Amino acid sequence: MQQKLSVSIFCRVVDNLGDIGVTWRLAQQLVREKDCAVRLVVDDLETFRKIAPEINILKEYQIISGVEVLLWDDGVLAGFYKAERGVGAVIIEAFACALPPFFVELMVQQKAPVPVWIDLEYLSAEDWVEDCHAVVSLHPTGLNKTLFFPGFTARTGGLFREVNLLQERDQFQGSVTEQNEWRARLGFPPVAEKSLDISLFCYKDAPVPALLAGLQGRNARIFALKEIAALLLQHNPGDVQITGFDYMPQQDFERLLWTADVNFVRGEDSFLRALWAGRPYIWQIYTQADGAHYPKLDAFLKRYSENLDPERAEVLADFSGMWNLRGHKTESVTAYFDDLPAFAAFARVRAEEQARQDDLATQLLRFIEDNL
Ligand code: TRH
Repeated sequence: MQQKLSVSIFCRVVDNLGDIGVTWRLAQQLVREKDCAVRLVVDDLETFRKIAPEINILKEYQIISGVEVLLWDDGVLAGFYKAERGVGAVIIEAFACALPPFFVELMVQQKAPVPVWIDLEYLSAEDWVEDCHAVVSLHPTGLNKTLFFPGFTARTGGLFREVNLLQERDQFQGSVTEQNEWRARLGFPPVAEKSLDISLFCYKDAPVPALLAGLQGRNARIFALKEIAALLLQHNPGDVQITGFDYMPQQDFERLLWTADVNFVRGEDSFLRALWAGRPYIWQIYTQADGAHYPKLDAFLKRYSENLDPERAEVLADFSGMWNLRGHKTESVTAYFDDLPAFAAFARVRAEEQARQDDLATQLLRFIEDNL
């Protein structure tokens, strides 16, 4: 019997949920769809548990959904990998999280196979990504390390998209019964024809008063994380209904995006999931020093709006600018919601269009096979 390809993914949780969100997604996809033996090494099980409640934070080693989860503690790691006398075929260092020197030394010692070392980077729609994707650098130890950039175009590593994602989405969106069963389980009100349902995942500095003002008189219902729901309640001038939720597993979060009419998302992972939901969405980007995040936001808007008519593209850009604290074009909120059916139709087509690209896991595996 052929041995499974062994892949270790290293993740340090720097901030929020993006790092673990992406690596957990990749780990599961490599197990389910690519039949790999995957170990996810992560330094923060408490954060991980927010999106995967099966995680036992007291266990240094556990198997969840077929993925070996190992606590990133140098002592624990050294014990494990030294006992195994090898590091496996593939090492994925997520977001340049810096592997421990003793581990790199083990990688150097392994000659058959020489491990494929990949630095998986953050998603960006900026043009420079094409020049950096798949670039190999020579590490001082003599090992090769390859940058792997997710992206929207043919010259990038593609986007995370599970093999049946869009079919599952279509089935869910096509069945009010399924949506209502899911909503009842999670504590959301049932689908109602005249309501405008909005999911809201944002940072605490998002200008929620402007959003609430633009939603007056629209039968809006907002579903937000409890900490944000509390903020909304302070600012709600009137008729917007607000439901708070606790962190939910990734599969449920996915369904939240599928069932809402409009999604507000933040960071790169939920932003991509909102694209696949095929529903209109507004993105709050993770803030970097000196406004370094704005070119990234512009690049995304440009890419997303390529085939959107210019007037609507401007409304979307203005609303996004407002939501990302770049200026106060609050009238764009009204313009956007007035024209929602057009944005909804566009979102659907945009997701289909993007899904023609090979997904990231498929491209990654192809790269690994070529380099083993
Ligand atoms: O949490 P984030 O703001 O993560 C951020 C960004 O990725 C940012 O760019 C990065 O530099 C910083 O972390 C360190 O947003 P993001 O990327 O959308 O990650 C959220 C993850 O959490 C995503 O996988 C969806 C998931 N999620 C759930 O599974 N359940 C939930 O209830 C919620 C709210 C989110």
